[in-house]
Amino acid sequence: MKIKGKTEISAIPKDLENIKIGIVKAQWNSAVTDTMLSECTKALKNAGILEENIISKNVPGSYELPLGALFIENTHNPAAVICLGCVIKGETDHDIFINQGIAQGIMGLNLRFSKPFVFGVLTVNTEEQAIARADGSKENKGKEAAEAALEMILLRQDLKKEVQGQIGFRNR
Ligand code: RBF
Repeated sequence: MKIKGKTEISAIPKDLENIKIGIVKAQWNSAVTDTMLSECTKALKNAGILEENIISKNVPGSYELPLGALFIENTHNPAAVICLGCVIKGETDHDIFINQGIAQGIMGLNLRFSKPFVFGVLTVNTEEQAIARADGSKENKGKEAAEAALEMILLRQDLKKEVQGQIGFRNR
């Protein structure tokens, strides 16, 4: 019995041809974030997102992810933005400050824009832990981030359909 992690994605949204998705990737630890990006993009395309509807941009480091995501939101109005980064613990506490900043920044965007801004950031103690989570052949958090974005888009679509035409329900 598998306990850790989430269940497999049960359904993916239909009619994805018109759905735009942003991806913002940190260039720090790019050996890791590059594989996350390729697995993320692959998963989106496999689900039916068109290549021209994937807006993929780089930022210097993970700390810049929330602002990079906000820039994409402001300019392209995507259905979701996926933030990909890898923060590796060092000798100092920099990772704590960076990770807290990103987590709060990304959560703020979710609630402000009422759409998914996905936390695809590895917060690891060692390079080995990072590589284990960004392996193209097995586990890859970039792929999982893509699935989370699709699942949240589906949830939003479903809820909207449920209340369509009903007086008194917000539909935005
Ligand atoms: N950015 C990352 O994405 N991953 C890291 O592991 C990482 N480590 C950093 C360590 C230190 C001491 C500093 C100052 C920055 C680090 N950054 C890292 C970069 C950070 O996210 C950001 O790009 C810079 O601080 C500029 O705002």
